[in-house]
Amino acid sequence: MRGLALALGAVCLGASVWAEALPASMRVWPTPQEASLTGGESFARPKAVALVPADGFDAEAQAALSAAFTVDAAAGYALSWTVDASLPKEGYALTVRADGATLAAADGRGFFYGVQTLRQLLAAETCRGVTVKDWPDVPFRGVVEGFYGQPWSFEARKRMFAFMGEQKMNTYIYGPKDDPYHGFGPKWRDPYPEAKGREIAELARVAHANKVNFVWAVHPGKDIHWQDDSDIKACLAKFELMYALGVRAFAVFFDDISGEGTRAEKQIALLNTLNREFVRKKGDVAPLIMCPTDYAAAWAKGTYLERLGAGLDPDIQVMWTGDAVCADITKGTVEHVTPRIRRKPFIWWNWPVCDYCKPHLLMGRCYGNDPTNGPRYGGFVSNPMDKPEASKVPLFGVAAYAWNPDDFDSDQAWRDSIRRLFPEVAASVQTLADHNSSQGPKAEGFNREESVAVAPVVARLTAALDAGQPPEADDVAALTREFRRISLAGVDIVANCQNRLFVEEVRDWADGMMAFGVAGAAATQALGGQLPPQEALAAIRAWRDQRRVLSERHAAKPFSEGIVLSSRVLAPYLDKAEAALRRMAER
Ligand code: LOG
Repeated sequence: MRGLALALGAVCLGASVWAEALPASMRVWPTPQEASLTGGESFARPKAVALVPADGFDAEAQAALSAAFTVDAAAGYALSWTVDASLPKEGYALTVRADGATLAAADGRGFFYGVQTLRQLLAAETCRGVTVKDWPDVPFRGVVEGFYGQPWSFEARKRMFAFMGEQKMNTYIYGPKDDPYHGFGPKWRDPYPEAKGREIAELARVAHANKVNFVWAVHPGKDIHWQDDSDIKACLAKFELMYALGVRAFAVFFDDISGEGTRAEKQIALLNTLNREFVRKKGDVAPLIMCPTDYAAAWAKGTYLERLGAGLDPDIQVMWTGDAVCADITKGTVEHVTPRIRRKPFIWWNWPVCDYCKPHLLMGRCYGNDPTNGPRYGGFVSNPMDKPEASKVPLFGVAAYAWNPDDFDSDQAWRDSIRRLFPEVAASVQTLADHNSSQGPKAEGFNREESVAVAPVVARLTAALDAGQPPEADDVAALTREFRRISLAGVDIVANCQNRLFVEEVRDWADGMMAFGVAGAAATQALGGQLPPQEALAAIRAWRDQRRVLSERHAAKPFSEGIVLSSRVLAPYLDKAEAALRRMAER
């Protein structure tokens, strides 16, 4: 949108320009498509808002407004709203002035998203006049709970839906591999036990209250037979049960299976039947989504995808993870799959999922996806960590990317997500995230960056070690400082972070940061000749002992393994430093 905004002239600043110009406290996420300062005096944040007209506003938008402001007909600051059918789906036009605001949208989501933007624009004590025109570049944006391991809790999911609504995500796909009633085994046919069914009903309700489609996925392919239509009937019956619980969006997954379930023609027959006999007939159900067996280019070698493309009803969405299971979503991978499936791919992005690298915490920035891909996607959802609160840092970036890929500022989104989610301990969570984002060697071609700021310092220090040279004093000082920051950050998060659910999730890593930071600082100082090597070796031993204790503690949780800290840059540095210090101590 940059070009258009610039063309509008000097008063109108392009989204990326205004995002820099406005104070961080007024910045809007996801970055709007078009926004400009309208000039005039700054004004004090209105605490109360009068809604005009008072009746008929979208119910969820009204609830969001009431959550952010006192809504009072007598308030001096009016929010005037009108329906404008010419605006794009889920889009809105918002003008904020000193004496009131106007909001126009074509649909309920547009009003809801307009209120989310208004809330952010008026978050600062001092406000400025702004006009915004905004819409999503990708129609379906959100989360697929599709990982192996401990599924998210009922409470965690409800909290997630509130977060998703605020971030303008509209799709949550329920597909935890370890829920047997979802499937990935024979139980997909069975109804949920009553208590679980009540939870699903409540989840669908809370999702809808946040303008999120609750998509319930079935995973039948590991245990399905095609000799008659009994399993098609079983699938229809299960969908009916879920519909009765309030579910209005559905998916069918065929990933990670072998044998009978993988047959394209049979999958097509099942999906088209579900589409024609259920989705279309109900009339109030969202388009059906399917995850194919060949969901990544790496093993889509035969004609399976082409057969899906030709055979599946055109209104069925088809998922795709990219060139590999975990991969950047490039222009190339989208152009590869689109003609084969004969529709825009619905991206299942396998980040920040950590089920294949459980000891790692993936708190890094969202990056690597093509900024021009927006119009090429049918949808874009992210498969997160088993840790819902920690996942919100990566997901904040995913939301911003999926809304407006060509204006997405990866680094800014990352830093702002941490400031907004953890305001009282932002610097410490940033330090945790700076040094815990890599998946380790298991990530192969998709290993995420880590410890970016100190990586060059570490590279110089290790080069000096290899060459048997004394390290530069500045490098020793800089890395010592960073290790101390790590120590203190862990303590600060555990002691002061108000989001105790987050602390619970990352506790074993945060506790480890104390001893890890002490060991790293001591090792660096000893390499710099400022500490006897024996003392540093004792600190490293203490860290290794503590890591063992924390790993055992962590592994005692269901589906968990041990913990690994800073695997990409700092942990290998510490190993190398330890070996060098041993040699020094022996001399
Ligand atoms: C699974 C998914 C898992 C992810 C990462 C898809 C479509 N399926 O290799 O459940 O969380 O990889 O380990 C997968 O990605 N298969």
